[in-house]
Amino acid sequence: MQETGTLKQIVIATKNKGKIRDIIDFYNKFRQIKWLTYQDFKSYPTVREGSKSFFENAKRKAKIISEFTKKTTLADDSGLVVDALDGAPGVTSSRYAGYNATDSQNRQKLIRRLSKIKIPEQRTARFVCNMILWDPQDGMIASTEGICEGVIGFEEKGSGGFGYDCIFIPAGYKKTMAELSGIEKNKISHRGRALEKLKPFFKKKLYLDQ
Ligand code: ITT
Repeated sequence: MQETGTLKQIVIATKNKGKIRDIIDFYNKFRQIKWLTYQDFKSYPTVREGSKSFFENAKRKAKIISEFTKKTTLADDSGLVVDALDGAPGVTSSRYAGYNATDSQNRQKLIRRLSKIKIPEQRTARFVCNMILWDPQDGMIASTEGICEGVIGFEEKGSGGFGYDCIFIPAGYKKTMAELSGIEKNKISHRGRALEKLKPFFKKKLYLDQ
């Protein structure tokens, strides 16, 4: 493990700024970690995600970025699984409306696809997140999954978060994920749950106090 003074350097293997914010906010008490992102490296590989599983995609991102940076790396593959659409958009969530689609175009496509389903209880969905922690010497040191159940709303609401947050209403809530604060989102989200399960690995393997 590379160190700066007493800080452990860990690369977050994503170019998605929403994910980076969620992860750094969640672990803000881990003062011994210095998080690095693609912006800290001059050149940085683009990782193609070809697999049908969140786990395999996360593993691929973690391995490639860890081998490239030679540092411990945390990768996240996530997406939205909608029951009435046989699990779509799933692993293709970021490119549901096409390879260069914006988050807004992806959301509008999803709302259109669900337009005939008028009963909220039939619009069930879940966010899924697979996290992999990868060490350049030891390979995969941890793998966790987090799931957040909910339903897809009929229109966009809220301005927080990113991606599908403004059309996803978590189970037990009347608000969308985008109407929650960052702290509230991290407590119940798929990513927050996967990160919570990773805490013991950080404490043990990286010798953190918190
Ligand atoms: P990286 O591959 O660089 O990590 P990405 O955005 O392409 O970035 P994914 O392939 O894992 O990452 O796609 C995840 C997509 O799922 C993301 O673009 C959002 O559209 C959606 N998503 C994941 N987590 C989300 C969250 O917390 N809130 C809203 N949408 C989310």
